[in-house]
Amino acid sequence: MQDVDALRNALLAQVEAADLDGLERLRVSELGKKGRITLLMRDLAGLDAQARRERGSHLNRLKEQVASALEARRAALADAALDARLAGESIDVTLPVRPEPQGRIHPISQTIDEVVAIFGEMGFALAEGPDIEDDWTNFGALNIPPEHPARQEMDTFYLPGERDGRRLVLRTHTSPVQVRTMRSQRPPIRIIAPGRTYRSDYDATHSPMFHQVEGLVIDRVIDMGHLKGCLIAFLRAYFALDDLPVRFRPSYFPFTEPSAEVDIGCAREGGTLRIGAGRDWLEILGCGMVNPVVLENCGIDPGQWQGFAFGMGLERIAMLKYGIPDLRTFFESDLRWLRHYGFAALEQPSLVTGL
Ligand code: 2NM
Repeated sequence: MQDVDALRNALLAQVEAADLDGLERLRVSELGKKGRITLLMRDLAGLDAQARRERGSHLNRLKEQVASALEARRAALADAALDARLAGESIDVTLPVRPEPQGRIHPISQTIDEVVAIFGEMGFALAEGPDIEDDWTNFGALNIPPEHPARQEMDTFYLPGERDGRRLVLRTHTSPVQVRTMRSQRPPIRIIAPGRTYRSDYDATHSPMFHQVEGLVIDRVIDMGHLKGCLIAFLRAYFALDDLPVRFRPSYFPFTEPSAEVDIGCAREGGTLRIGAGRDWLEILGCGMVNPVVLENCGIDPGQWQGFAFGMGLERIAMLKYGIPDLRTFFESDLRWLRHYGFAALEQPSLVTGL
């Protein structure tokens, strides 16, 4: 047994001196299939029973001791390596974060969010529809006659081809969203429809693509008083002025009867415009009681239901609230403009509006 004891002492010393690679080499050369201890165990076969039992148990102990020494040394080396790495990898949690480029919310998106939030508080649901419409849904259903100037090729973007015998247009207002809602839902209806609209027009105050928001309320007993109360509340909330003067003037639209245009009080001092102060008036939106012909066209019985509708330009109300002087800059994708007039992404739409 002396040879086994001598081997044990030699191997344990080698294990203590080995690095991680050395440990693996030792495992293979001593305990592997052709390892020294494995071969010694194979030799047991040539001994008599008594000697085999004694030497066998000795060799088994040797094998276990070497294996557990290998494992203990491996774990100690791995721990030491991890400790060394962690010591070199300390994080300074007091360092300020690196500046990351941040996008801005476009003023039109911000304005849509604000308008939807205000009407949302009043119980309006959001409605959307396609930018490409057929001419019946965009014009005919809304009682806009074929000879109306809006229908001329000059004013509207017509698309090639047709759908169910109807010509296709880029919608000229968001009213077709209200038409679709009336056709597909039972009253009562209370919706707000913001979105892109298109007219063949381009100068200092017109862009071929612009945005509108329109609203529609249909119920059994809805009158002009509800229309006025709703729009006055909206304008005062949107401009955050509790005493904003609001004026309704008779007007005409084919889809409403009676119709009105709405002005807000303002002052024009030198080159600047101040909303809510002074003696002047500024036109801000159009509205009216939905024409019974339109209800009929959309499958709603005008003997049972009535309602009001309104529409306004989003660029216009954004320019007035945020002091943006030029309509054309909205769609130039100038990052300097967006950095200046845009809104921080992580701030909620501001409702400092007395809601
Ligand atoms: C306006 C002015 C007045 C309007 C009417 C309708 C519908 F579909 F109910 F007939 N939607 N929007 C409307 C009424 C729009 O924009 C200046």
